[in-house]
Amino acid sequence: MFSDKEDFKQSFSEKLETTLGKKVDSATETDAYRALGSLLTDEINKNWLKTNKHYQESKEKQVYYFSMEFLIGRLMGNNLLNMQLLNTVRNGLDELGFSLTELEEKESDAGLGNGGLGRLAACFLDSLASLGYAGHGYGIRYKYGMFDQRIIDGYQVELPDRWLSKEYVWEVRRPEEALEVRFGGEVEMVEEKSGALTCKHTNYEQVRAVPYDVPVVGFDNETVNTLRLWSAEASEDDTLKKASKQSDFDNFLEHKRSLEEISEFLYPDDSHEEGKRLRLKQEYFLVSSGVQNALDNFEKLNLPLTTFPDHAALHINDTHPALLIPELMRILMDERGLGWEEAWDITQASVSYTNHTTLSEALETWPVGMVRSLLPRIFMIIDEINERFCQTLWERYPGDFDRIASLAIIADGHVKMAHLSIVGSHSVNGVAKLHTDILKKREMKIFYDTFPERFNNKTNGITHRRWLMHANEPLSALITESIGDQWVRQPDRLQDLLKYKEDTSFLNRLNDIKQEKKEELTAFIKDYSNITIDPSSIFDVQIKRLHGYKRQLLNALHIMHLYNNLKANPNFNMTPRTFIFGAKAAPSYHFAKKVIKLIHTIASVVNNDPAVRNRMKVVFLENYSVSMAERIIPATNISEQISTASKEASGTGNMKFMMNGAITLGTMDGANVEIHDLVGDDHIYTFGLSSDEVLEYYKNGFYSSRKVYDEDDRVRHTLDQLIHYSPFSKGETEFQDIYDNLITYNDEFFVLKDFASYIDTQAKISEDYLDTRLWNEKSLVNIARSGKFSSDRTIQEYASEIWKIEPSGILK
Ligand code: 4GP
Repeated sequence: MFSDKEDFKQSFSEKLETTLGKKVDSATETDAYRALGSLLTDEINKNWLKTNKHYQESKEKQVYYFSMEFLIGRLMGNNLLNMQLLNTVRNGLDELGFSLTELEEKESDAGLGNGGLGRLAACFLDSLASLGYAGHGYGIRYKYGMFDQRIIDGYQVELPDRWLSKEYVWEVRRPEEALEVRFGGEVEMVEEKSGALTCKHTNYEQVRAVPYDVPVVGFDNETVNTLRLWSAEASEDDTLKKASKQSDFDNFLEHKRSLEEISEFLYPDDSHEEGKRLRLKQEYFLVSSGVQNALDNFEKLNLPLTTFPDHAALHINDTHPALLIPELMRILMDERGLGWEEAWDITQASVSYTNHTTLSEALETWPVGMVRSLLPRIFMIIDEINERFCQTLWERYPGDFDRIASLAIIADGHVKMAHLSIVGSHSVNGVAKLHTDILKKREMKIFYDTFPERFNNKTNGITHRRWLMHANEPLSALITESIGDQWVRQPDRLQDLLKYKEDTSFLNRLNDIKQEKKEELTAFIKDYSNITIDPSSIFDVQIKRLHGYKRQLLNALHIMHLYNNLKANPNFNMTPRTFIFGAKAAPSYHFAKKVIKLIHTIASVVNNDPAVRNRMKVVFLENYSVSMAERIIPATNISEQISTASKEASGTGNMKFMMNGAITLGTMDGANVEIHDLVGDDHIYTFGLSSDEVLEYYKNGFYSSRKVYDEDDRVRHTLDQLIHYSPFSKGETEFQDIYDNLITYNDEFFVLKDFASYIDTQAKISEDYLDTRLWNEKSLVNIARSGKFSSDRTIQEYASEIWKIEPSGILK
């Protein structure tokens, strides 16, 4: 590897010449990005080979993390950081006339995920490799990732995300390792001469699963794990060879298109699963290729099949890959000849499951008819799992029909994927303490009562390498200068910063860094959205998927309320604020899209009114993405985490903001509860109903949003502006649906109920912010206490408590 800057410049120039036939002075930024990618992959490949060889020889246990989503974002900067090359390369490029930041922008922002669940998977991969664990991802190489969001006249319009139209330097296509996945057809159990039953599957449709591997580079070690993304292709089968007329070719093309459709689109839906046949196909496609591959890897070790769970852990990221359970059973029985019991023991001992949401509409179920026709053998196995499970329940709870019916995997003509996941695995975890408690006490209580030993909590985390070291270099440098660099490997040591709590000069430097980041964001917003914002105002940020329960609407109503106050009383006391939003709404989620329109409407009223212009601004950043988050988070003062208590399983944005010194304004929901426990009342702003209160209201039905509306003038005045003539409605009915949602349909997410305490808390923030010293101290405490939320801690817990693995011997 290049040893210093001069060496790098030399290698880089050679690379440009040998791979692109260009001299440095004629190379474009894209050329430079490609050459740099190629130079780095040369290095990465050496360790990749070494890692794989080591895993093979040591026979150590491998973790396979199955996820329909990996929201990896850009890799260039992160790989350079993990390879400890950031400064050498940046300085070398500078001298050659390139800017590393500009080159990073040339990379597609791989958006193979919707939100939290997919980004968590990406953070986990980084931690696995950085801690030297043998852990890999299996996912789908969607041709189009999360849609490209355009805002036209305040409305969201979705365009396909053509991320592969730019060359993706990190992936390696491995056609020689392609596998076959079968759909449809008929299945028959045939009795062999020996009396054994074998499964005969005919008339199926066969799809080729071609792996594309992306290396996952560990931090300052030699581990390079693999993210294997499967792409669906048609096999050039006999049909084509026998083709003799045009229509045969046309049919083949049609057939090919229908097969390749499987890996075409990421379903742009989070928490709202559409019962689409294609989605079911995608799920099976992922698990079938992954399970076959994991078994192939294991078989190279020449060990008895019964030891599979000692050498492989198969983790399912939510229920989307739950078909892994019957698929593993199928292969073990039909292709490896094991009996049911043996296969079942292996399956249960290898599989573990994480739940990410309690929203009932997100709990996957599939119509029996669809599963049976698309996956006939898999359906037979699920049916048998269900039969046997119900039988054991019957023995345990004789006569308790209600209980058995509510635990069954197949009921009401549907296969319940969460039930299948719990029954077929040895561990079920929630993603924050509160969430796991809710699972145990409410949503999955009946399962918890049946299998208490399976349930456990693993509070989420984020990789501090991407979200602090890379996203906020000045802050990282200040931390290292003050407490040394041990925090890099042991993020808990960030606590050592607490000794600077009273140190004015340290607090001032912290303040300067925040200001520097705010100025950078101000320039970005000017450039990106052509909005001028005031970098000395409070940056109040809500960036996340748009969903009713996340309550962007509460934030929007508060802005309307402030605007009204300013208009009514020009001397109204408020610290200048910039409200920043970034959010995509699922294309079919009408309400969420209306909220986007409302935010844009508010922005246009507020930003164009000279009377309030210097006091507040509203910015909605189009096409929010991972790399955009990396710019926004370091510049944030207020982190809006205002979900209806009990609804946000954990949240991970809240952790990223905290680590960058933003103060949380949040409900006692998800991991906010743990943030509160760590920082104490003085360093977080909490408001609103508790989760117990919310759940109680849902149970007893005593909530009346109309009553709140009738009793609180502020609520009534603001809501009326949605439907009566106002600067926001302009006399149109655009926002009638939002009004109806809140009043006619009784405000499912308690926006109005929490409105008063939200605006009071916001007013307190406005005041507190003026005490710069106090504010910086809050910021410091948040950074210092954020170490717990490194995904390294989370992964260590998964490793020791669920997967039972140790760091691999190759850690340098
Ligand atoms: C999300 C949850 O909504 C979020 O609270 C959590 O932090 C994240 O998973 C990671 O655990 N769920 C999803 C989803 O993204 O698609 O269900």
